[in-house]
Amino acid sequence: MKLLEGKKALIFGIANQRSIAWGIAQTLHEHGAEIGFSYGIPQLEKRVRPLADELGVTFVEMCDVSSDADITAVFAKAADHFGQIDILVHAIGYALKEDLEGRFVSTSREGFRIAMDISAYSLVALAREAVPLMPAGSAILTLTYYGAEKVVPHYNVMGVAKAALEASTRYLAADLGPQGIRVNAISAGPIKTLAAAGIAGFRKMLGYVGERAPLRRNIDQEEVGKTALWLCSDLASGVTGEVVYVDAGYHILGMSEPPEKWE
Ligand code: NAD
Ligand code: 0WE
Repeated sequence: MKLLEGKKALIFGIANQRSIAWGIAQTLHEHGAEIGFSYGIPQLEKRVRPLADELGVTFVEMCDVSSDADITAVFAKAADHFGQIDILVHAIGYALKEDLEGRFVSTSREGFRIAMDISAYSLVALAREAVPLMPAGSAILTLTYYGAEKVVPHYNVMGVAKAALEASTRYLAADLGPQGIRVNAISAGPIKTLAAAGIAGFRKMLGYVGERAPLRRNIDQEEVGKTALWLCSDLASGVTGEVVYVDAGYHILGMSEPPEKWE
């Protein structure tokens, strides 16, 4: 018997074949889950459809999470299509590009609002709509990054939004725990996805982290997928409100071993 046989999973945040959400979708599907996809902007449909077809996914819906109407509509459709939802995956983050380039102190009120709305509040909004469809034993999962707790150059307002997202994970876990719904986050190490492609110096950052992390490498979407499988399955039935690191151990370091070229 597969770990997720008979389970239904709704996954938000697929943009293309590099998306972390796609890595998670593949793993959940491999282990027997029936999947639904939601993507953020109309232009992504031509990227997302072929991926959906690969997994035999027929539920593919646009939803801009900054719109309450979009969120209500997508869950009405999901209720029709799936009846119930056992797994909700939130893999969405956005800040204005200018706010990931300048100094944090320059963040505008509007830039701060947008990053918080799309990257943190959206988890609360999606959870609220999903809960009426979720039986006891269901799981909610989001994606975060180390910049929530320590300063990472240029991550700026996204770090603040991820801190709010991690706190929201704990408050949702406390709220929904009595109903048997678990809420967790995966803190992934840097991966070259669409969201990372626009970041100046991202390749250098991958090199920096891969050289220093305890496992001396970076991580990939499949490794995030495997931890997502664990957190969303009965294997993690006693785990909620947690941030689980899939980062080759980078976050445990107080000071790293000097890379060979320093010695
Ligand atoms: P990605 O670009 O593939 O995914 C980000 C998704 O957010 C896209 O699908 C995009 O369409 C969606 N999105 C943005 N604004 C939206 C809106 N208003 N409504 C609906 N969807 C919207 O990149 P990714 O790296 O796979 O990012 C997925 C998650 O993983 C994000 O939360 C990101 O912060 C997190 N994360 C990424 C890394 C990394 O290094 N790539 C590391 C740790 C955590
Ligand atoms: O959460 C993220 C990326 C989030 C992101 C990326 C973009 C690029 C394009 C949010 N908004 C936008 N807006 C855009 O216009 N990551 C964890 C990946 C990431 O981004 C960084 C990182 C890492 C890691 C930015 C600076 C420093 C490190």
